[in-house]
Amino acid sequence: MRSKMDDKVFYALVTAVVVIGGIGIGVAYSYTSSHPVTVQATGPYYLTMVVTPNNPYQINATFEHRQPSYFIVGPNNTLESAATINLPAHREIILTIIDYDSGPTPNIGPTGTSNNTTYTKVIGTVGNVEYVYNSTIPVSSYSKNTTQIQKPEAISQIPWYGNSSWGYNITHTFTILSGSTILVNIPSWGGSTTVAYLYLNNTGTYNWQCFVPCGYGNDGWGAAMVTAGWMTGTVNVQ
Ligand SMILES: [Cu+2]
Repeated sequence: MRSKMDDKVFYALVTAVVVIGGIGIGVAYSYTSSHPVTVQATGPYYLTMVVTPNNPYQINATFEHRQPSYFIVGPNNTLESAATINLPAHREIILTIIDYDSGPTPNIGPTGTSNNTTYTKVIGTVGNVEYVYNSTIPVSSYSKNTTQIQKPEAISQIPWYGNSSWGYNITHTFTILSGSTILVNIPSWGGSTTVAYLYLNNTGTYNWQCFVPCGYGNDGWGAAMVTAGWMTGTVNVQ
């Protein structure tokens, strides 16, 4: 396990990465402490998450440097662990996932060798869609009079990337499970920002998990994929 000093170094590194990335979207982050973000009493609940791709993860005496991790952007833009996520029941939740990871994958599902398209689909959101901001909306002209608007596109499934066997253009999912039942599945299009609107109708404690094998080992299911706060954790619906 990591020591406290290592934690500080680690979060400083992550904060630096996010700050550099955040310039592009006009947001600055700073890390103060790691604690579950409390839910305010009324109104829509905004949950903003960041995925950074190349975090160092200690395995025995060495670091695996290519482990992805979710983080929560907390109050005042603090960066918090995603190990425990508190969400309100019976209220609109506006979930934003800012994903700095990229690259397609052919393998999605419970094992690294399965190719389960379920997890490429948007499940449990309003309209069963998510809104993807990825700057790939084509413009008709590149003249100086044309402004390329970063317009969100509503999608119900992440598409296959390319004509060959490259894979789905998906880097991670944010999936909330009740036992083995999928309550919410929000696939992330690599390098994009995704916004989804959803309601959770039952209070309780659930697990969240990414189902793109993005972690350590031959099957991609080690390290980040099985470590709370990285690619898995707990959701408390209150
Ligand atoms: Cu993942």
